[in-house]
Amino acid sequence: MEKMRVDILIEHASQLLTLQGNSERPKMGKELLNLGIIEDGAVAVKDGIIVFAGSTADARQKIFGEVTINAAGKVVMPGFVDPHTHLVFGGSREQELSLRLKGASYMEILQQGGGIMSSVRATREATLEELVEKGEKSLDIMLCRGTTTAEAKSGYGLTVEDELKQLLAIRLLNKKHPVDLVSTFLGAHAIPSEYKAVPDEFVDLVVEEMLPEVARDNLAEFCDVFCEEGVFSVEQSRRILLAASSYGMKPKLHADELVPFGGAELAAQLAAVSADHLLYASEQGIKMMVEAGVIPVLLPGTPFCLLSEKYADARKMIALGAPVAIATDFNPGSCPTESMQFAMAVACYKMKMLPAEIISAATINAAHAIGRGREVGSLELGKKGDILIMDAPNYEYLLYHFGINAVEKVLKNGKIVVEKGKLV
Ligand code: IZC
Ligand code: ZN
Repeated sequence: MEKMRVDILIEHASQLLTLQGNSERPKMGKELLNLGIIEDGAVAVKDGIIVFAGSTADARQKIFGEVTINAAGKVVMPGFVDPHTHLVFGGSREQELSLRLKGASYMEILQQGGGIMSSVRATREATLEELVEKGEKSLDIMLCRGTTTAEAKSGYGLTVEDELKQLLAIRLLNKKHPVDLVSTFLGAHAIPSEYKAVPDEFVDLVVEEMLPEVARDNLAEFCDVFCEEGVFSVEQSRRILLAASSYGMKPKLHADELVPFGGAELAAQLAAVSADHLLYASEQGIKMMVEAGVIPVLLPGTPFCLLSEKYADARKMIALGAPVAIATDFNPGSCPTESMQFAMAVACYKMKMLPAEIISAATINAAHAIGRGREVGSLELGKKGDILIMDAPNYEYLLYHFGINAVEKVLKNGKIVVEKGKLV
């Protein structure tokens, strides 16, 4: 039998985590524990696409690799998908950390004109080129730590012009950088000070002026709203997301992050693709989300950064059959880290998710949370060759040995882009 020639064959993985079988819908309940592990596994890519995933013995019979990589003693798995980031922004907010350490809350800082509004000022001042340059640095950090696809939101412009500038930066970064980006319009991220007295007029601006422009230039696949007490009400959020749907932008929601607010219920009613945060989501709200097929995206790095001991109740969500996903929430205020491995460690140590559940949540379920479940998130025939070789003998070790970067190599679209944890 003639062997199939491939560009790269990775063989002898101590564990190949295929995550196979969930390209059509995310994993739920006990399914999260099944990583589709192949011991002494092999995976091959040709023209950027996965053309084989199986045992090394089988690969040796069927495959000839132009390049062969020996992954003995290593875990080989799909690239991480980060389904919630605020990637593009100006400035930074390190002074808020000290304020919080001295007792100020996230909302107090925002209400005093800091927080999101501080990033809005810096983002408005930045040029498109500056935003791209800064975003590129963050994408390099992501890629070195194993993120191969990420969602990226606007939301630090809050004027038509500045929201478009952020979305354009995301578009340019997607063209320029190996990490694939999925863009989300978050014009309703805060009420700018100009509209404090007339918040509904800002909602009018979002619906009547921002959304049509974003849609015209096809700048966002999703629309998100910060639905929270003191920010956007449930009714304002509904209005914005329904308007976005009429332009073909699929709904997402920042829901029940700081107080119980009915965000989970709204996400279910709108059949949103995801509802994110959910620390204070009601049990009823979670049940409605499960029923409506809304993916809970959990962001455990955020309460960690906000010095809170209140985390989303991942154990209850999994018990109720929810298809949980994990993201970083990378942003300049409440979670300034690009590292999925960090978010995963906190999911383990603070939300008590099991290592296998965490890996499902950070790959295939995260892919579904941004509508990419058919393209990425697992090592299966026809999917993108987005592959990590991790310096760990088994998948549990990835959560056990925390606070380091376990990534040895990253393949993006079948090309080696990271070696020994560094960009090539
Ligand atoms: O800049 O504080 N929660 N939005 C909603 C954020 C956190 C990002 C920020
Ligand atoms: Zn967020």
